[in-house]
This record gives sequence, structure tokens and C-alpha cells, in this order.
Amino acid sequence: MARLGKCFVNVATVVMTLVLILPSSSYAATYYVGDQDGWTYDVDFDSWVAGKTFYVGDVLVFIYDNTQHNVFLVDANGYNTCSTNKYYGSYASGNDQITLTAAGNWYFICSYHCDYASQKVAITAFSS
Ligand SMILES: [Cu+2]
Repeated sequence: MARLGKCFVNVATVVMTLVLILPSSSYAATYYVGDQDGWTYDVDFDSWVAGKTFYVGDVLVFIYDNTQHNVFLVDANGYNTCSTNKYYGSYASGNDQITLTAAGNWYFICSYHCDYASQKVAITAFSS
């Protein structure tokens, strides 16, 4: 019995050590863009971003009606001008999960509603 008890202690120690040495990216957060409103044009995405700190490894989930909206990953110019002439990713499933894979600024726009309804969001990802 004593031997069994020691075994459990050792297992517990190994598990705790593994938890402690896992990189912080293992605790990546998932963000639903626009919260309950989702990815649409009735949302102030600047306000949604305010107060949040995003890290590499975090996941953005864009939920939307894919007959109405889409998601384009663009650069700063594309974000500012609502242009998809140059983009790095396009999504149209209505439930897109996009991982922030690098530190820096990430810009997402809806090609239908960026210009006149400001359906766009800019996110800065920090190294985790
Ligand atoms: Cu849209």
C-alpha cells in the first residue's frame, strides 16, 4: 500500500511538472469576433478589440451568414482602403477559425461591407 501511494505521488509530480513546463501558448484563448453579434456590420469592432490582449496561438472565430458576409485577411492598406486586391487568406464558411500564427498586426475585412459599414477588425498579436 505504501508502495502504491509512492507511485501515485510520483505520477502526480510528473503531471504537475509537465503542466508547469508547457509553453504558455498551450493556453491559447479563443475569441468569438463580435461576441454574440458575430461577424456582421452592426458591431463596433474597435470597441470589441479594446481591452483585449491577443497572443500568438490565440484563435479568432468568425461566425456569420455566409450568404451575406465573408472574411478576407488583408494588409494595412487593404484594411484602410477596404481593398481585397491583395489578400493573404479568404474565408466564407460562416464559421471560420483563424489562428494568429505570428506576432504583429492582423487585418480582417468583409469585402461586401467594409467600405460603407466598417465591417473590419484590426488585431495586434503579441508573442506569447
Ligand atoms: Cu459583410
